[in-house]
Amino acid sequence: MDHPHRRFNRLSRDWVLVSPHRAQRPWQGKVEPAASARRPPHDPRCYLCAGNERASGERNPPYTSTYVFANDFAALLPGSPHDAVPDPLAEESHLLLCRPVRGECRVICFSPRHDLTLARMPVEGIRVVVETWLRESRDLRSRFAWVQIFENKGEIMGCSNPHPHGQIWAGDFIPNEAAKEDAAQKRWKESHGGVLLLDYARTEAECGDRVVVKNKSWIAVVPWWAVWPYEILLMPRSRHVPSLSDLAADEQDDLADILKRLLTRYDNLFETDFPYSMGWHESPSAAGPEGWWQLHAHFYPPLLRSATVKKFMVGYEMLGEAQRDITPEIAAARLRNCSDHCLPGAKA
Ligand code: H2U
Ligand code: ZN
Repeated sequence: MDHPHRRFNRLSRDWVLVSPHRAQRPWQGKVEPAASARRPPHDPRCYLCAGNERASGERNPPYTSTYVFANDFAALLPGSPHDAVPDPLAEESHLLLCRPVRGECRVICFSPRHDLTLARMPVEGIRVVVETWLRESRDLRSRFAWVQIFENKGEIMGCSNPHPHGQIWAGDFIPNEAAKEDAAQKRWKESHGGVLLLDYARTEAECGDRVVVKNKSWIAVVPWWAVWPYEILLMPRSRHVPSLSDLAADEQDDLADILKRLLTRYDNLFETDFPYSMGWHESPSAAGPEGWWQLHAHFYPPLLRSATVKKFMVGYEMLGEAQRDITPEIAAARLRNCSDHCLPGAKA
């Protein structure tokens, strides 16, 4: 597949333009600054470190494992859904349509260690993060239609603080990406009878070309329809699992294991703390266990060629459709060829 072609994203039902011949074009454009120097285990100026005061004036406890708090600058607020917006603007027929929203936002500190990342945490520590995701999701899903667990990692991704942390935004509405994926998975179930991402995981495991790492319960692939150069789709591979709270204990162990191995490969690819936005897509709360939704995580890393050259989503991508140069198969092979042990020279 050396010629330009389009691939179909079964999950979002978008197309992506693939132009493999273009991978060698010269680069004289923007070069990102190299990752900053090593950090101390505790930074007295960090809002997220244990025992420190946050921007709100509240003080973090001397936490020793993961720590969750209500976001001091939440994008979604509790309160009456009818407070904010005058009724006429919620009318479907209105040209300037508007809807009230209600929600809750939390921050998860993965570890008290300011100098670590999820990738550099021990597997046991990652296992605690998995449990925290599960617990928080279970709590918020009992009250909200969609719970978005995510991590922005690295300055390049707009992360405001290098302390290892993620976020949760829970709201009383289904956001765009979730709505597209729900419709696509439902459609697949209706026309093929199976769970789309379970069928997909099996197809990828059999083929192998796009597999980066797998274990008994999980598979991580650069998906057939990847847009970002080193994008990853992480899915349970052996059974239908709608949400994090449906994971058995051994599947949670396996998740911590595969996260460690995947994220270490990411760091080793360009020998840097690999930036990305990642997040979990769980079944919308209303859908039952017999549904079509399969739990999965997306990883969207911005880097293209090195620690300092990123992919831009501009021009044709903004106006037409997403486009990529290196094929998902080449990206997966490069990640497969990286070690999943910390390299001797790495900042572990
Ligand atoms: P990001 O680095 O992905 O922006 O996440 C940090 C979040 O932490 C951000 O949403 C919150 C910000 O609102 N925060 C607090 O709630 N309190 C603070 O004192 C600092 C940052
Ligand atoms: Zn810190």
